[in-house]
Amino acid sequence: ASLRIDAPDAAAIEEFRESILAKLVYQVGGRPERASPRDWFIATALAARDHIVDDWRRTNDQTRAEDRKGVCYLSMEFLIGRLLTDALGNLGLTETARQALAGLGVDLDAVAGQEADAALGNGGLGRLAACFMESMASIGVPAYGYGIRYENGLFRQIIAGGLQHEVPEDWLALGNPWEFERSSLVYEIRFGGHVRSEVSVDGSTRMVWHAGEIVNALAYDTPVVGWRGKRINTLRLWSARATDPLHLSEFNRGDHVGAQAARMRAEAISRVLYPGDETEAGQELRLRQEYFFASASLQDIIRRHLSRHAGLGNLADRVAVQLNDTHPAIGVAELMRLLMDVHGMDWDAAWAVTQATFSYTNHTLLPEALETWPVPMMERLLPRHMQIIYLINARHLDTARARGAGDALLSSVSLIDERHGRRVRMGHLAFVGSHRINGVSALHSQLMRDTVFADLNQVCGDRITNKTNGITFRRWLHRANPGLTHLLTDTIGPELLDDPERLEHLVPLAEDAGFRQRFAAQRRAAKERLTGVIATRIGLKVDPDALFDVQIKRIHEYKRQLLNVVQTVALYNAMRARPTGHWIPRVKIFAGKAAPSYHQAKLIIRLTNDVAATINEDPTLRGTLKVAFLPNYNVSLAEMIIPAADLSEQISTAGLEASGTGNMKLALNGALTIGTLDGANVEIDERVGRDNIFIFGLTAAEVAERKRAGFDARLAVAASPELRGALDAIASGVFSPGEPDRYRGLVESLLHDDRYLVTADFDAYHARQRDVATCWSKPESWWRSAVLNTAHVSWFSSDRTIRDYAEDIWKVTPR
Ligand code: DL6
Repeated sequence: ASLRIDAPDAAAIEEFRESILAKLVYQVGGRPERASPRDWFIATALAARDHIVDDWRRTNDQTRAEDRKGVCYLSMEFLIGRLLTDALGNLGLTETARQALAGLGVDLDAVAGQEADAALGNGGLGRLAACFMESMASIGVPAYGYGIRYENGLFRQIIAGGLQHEVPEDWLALGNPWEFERSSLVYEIRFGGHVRSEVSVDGSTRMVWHAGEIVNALAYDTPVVGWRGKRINTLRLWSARATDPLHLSEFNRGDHVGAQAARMRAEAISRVLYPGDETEAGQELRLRQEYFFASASLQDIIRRHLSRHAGLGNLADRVAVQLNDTHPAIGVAELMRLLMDVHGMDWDAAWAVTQATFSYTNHTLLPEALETWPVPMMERLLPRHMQIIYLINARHLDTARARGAGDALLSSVSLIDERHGRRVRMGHLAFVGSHRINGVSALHSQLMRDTVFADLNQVCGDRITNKTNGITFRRWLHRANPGLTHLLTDTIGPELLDDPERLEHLVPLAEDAGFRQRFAAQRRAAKERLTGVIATRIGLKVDPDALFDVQIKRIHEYKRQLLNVVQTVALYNAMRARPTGHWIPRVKIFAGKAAPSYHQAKLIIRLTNDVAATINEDPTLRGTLKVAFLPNYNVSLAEMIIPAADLSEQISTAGLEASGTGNMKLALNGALTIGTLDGANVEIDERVGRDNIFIFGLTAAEVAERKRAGFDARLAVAASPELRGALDAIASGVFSPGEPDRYRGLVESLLHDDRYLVTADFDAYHARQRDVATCWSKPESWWRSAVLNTAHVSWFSSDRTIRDYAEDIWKVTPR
């Protein structure tokens, strides 16, 4: 469905239809009578693209003419998903396209469904980057997103026998109508070799890096359309190309594979998102990727700046470079190298420009996710950068010493970690090289100050600020849930589309039984659609009137899918013990991918599927409880699940989820949250009110205290018969009768080292789930809370987040 803001006239529809037909014939090379849905998709996307190109040029020309300051968002991930409905929606062309295609006997939704899901990211961090790009275009912030054009994005997940299998995701296989190859935008990226101090013609001494290998970075641009076409920004992704693709003499000597080895090595850089990093080769490839895109982006930023300015001294006045986590942090040393070695600036001037240009967002405090690189690998791959990092560190430690730091503090703030072999701490490099460092929720930013970055923040002067994440409402409400959006705009006016704060006008309507019913009816329709998806994808029949209890996110121990599964088993045990009890019908829906090498997470997927298989087949339950693990979670699947969710599971161990953004999407669509006081849940709780959310469990401070005191899971299990019953069932093979010991190790490890405090929070969670059931059985109170969730979460719009960044960090005025 499309929003009624698109009110096309007959001439516009006809023109669009002609344009689609022309694209089909002249660019796709097809014929209307034989065109496949895929052909129609390409033709429609190309027709839509024509509407974008003029505005794209106009936006760029205007920004250049006004010499406006812009933002460069450097991110290893952009989880953009499908673009056709996004672009049409933001241009107000959805209805035009729908009717144009209908006149040709083609359905727009079917056409849009042909688009591959661009999965150039893992999860939250990458999806945030996509929301930010859309918001920057929508509120008028000139911006470039810079990243890598991976040929294979995040793997496709197949579940077979309950196990996750990974298959390459080939999103470019059938062509990508959105991108423009910029064959004139190619930069040399150097690796290896050695550095020599050399005297140049003017008598000055310079460090000269004689690289051992050069790879080209070729730009591909994708337009990012803002709401109502206000701005069109650019997502510029780099593709790696060999400088010497074929060694012809080797080829002619018969070594057909060896002749292309250099090409394979070079092009591996942009081949896959997150290559496995258990081997040294894998780690090195990852570092090559990081340097590749950081260097290409900075060279491009400098080229663009010098096309309008005489020098680089004012770079930071014209551009703000945001480091999205530490992946592009090597950019700090690279900008220093470019400014000094290539553009002749002295150290102090270069350092002032670097610090004023960069800012850094941290997205996790999990120790295993804080990147460090072995010094020997850095020295081998990026010898000049290693020198620069040592020099940055020497000055940084001098400053710390001057401020009275002793040995312990010096070793904690040093850019080199000397404890685990010598490693470069990339978070420290990003921190020291940036003027502002931000966390992504109030709690997370506070924990940054109190824990991981406490010493650095003390030594560097308070640079940490908070910027709570947000989501774009265009994609996550208007497009994902047009039914609810229509209800909202019909009720509180179409101005809502431009001003999410108007959602607050819903508050009195929460008391209106008629409105609650209409709100519930929209959910019911979305649940029916999801019921169809569940049936098609996993062959499971579920009741759309049941409570849809949803946990959709990466599978990770700290996110505690295991807590949800164990509670499901406890519920199952209770239902079997009292089959005639009053049980509300519930469907537990899980979706998410585990990192290919994360064995414990993959075991949790298997357990979920085993538990599902047993419960779904058990006749004693008469269908009251169903468990669905939906394979291959991606943006498009999220768009189908979120409007249909009644309950949003946000149950991470407090202190470990930096923010979460699924929690915002689900609350915006009226799901009630069951969650811990973690990440942005804390701020959702503050806004929706304690009566409209199910909070449970230890707080971050209590978690820290329990860990300090030495938590013993066996005591928690001994004290909870329901937990014990659930764990016994899992450990004894109730859900894996063919292999009774399959989960014994999992349960044993929980008992001996429950580092995510699953057992500590179990009773509180189980009790809160009973409150959920009680509330669900009183529709009036459930739907009142649902309406109030939607009403109170406008603050989580990524437009608000971007305004905060623009004002406080980037010093850019949106317009
Ligand atoms: O900030 C976006 C997103 C947060 O909402 C999640 O809470 C957090 O887990 C996620 N972090 C990552 C991994 N970060 N690294 N490296 O995706 O960021």
